[in-house]
Amino acid sequence: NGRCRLISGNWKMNLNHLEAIALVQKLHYSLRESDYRYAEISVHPPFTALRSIQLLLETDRVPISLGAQNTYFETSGPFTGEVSPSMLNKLGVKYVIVGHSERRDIFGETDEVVSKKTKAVLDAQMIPIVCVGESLKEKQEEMTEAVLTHQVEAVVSGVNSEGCESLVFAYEPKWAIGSGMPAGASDAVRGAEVIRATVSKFHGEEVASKVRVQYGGSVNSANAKEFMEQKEIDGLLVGGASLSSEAFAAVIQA
Ligand code: G2H
Repeated sequence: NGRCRLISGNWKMNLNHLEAIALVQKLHYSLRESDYRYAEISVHPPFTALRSIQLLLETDRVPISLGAQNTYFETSGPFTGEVSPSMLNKLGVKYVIVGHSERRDIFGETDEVVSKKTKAVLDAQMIPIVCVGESLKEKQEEMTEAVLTHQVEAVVSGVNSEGCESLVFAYEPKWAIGSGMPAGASDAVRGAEVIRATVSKFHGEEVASKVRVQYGGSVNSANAKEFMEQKEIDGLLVGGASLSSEAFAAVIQA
């Protein structure tokens, strides 16, 4: 399908910069050249470790891409505590996770904010990984399709087709996050189909066929293979299992 696979480690609020360096060094040591050919790999450390990891990746020529977990949508100004897309770009960041369900639920990020952040990341020449997903209650009420459609619409209605085709979506059902209860492959495929159908409504089939979709939520080395075997799934967004080099390498090699 021409879409490049992407396996991303979202470290969330874990690992100081020294631990982060050690993890990337050990991960690179564990991976084979064929692993890097199979998929692009990105790591998303906390802001405090980005510079250290950037230097390590450059100095040792490690072919892992650098990612951030969040950004603000303004470029600069009186926004105490925030970090801008252009600052991330200067650090060599390629991917920025936007609208993770923890951002939405704990920090009150609305669809409007997620849309603004997505645009800002694209404007700063980086690639957003836009997270979408339904809650357990919404799933039980058979609202999954409506929720996903709404979340995707909010983002793709605000970007042009050129920006849209570079987007990565992560389908992360909230009930599967950190719960040890991953979605079944068929749920993940259905999620990816709804995402692409919504993109297609705004930007057409061709753009929709270029958009990459990751699955996220309790991914580990035992279930990674089944997700990656689905032609609709282009990659994984891995939380807990990306926090040790052994576990993350095992996911990639699975
Ligand atoms: C979902 C995922 C990574 P985990 O949030 O974004 O975390 O793999 O721990 O469920």
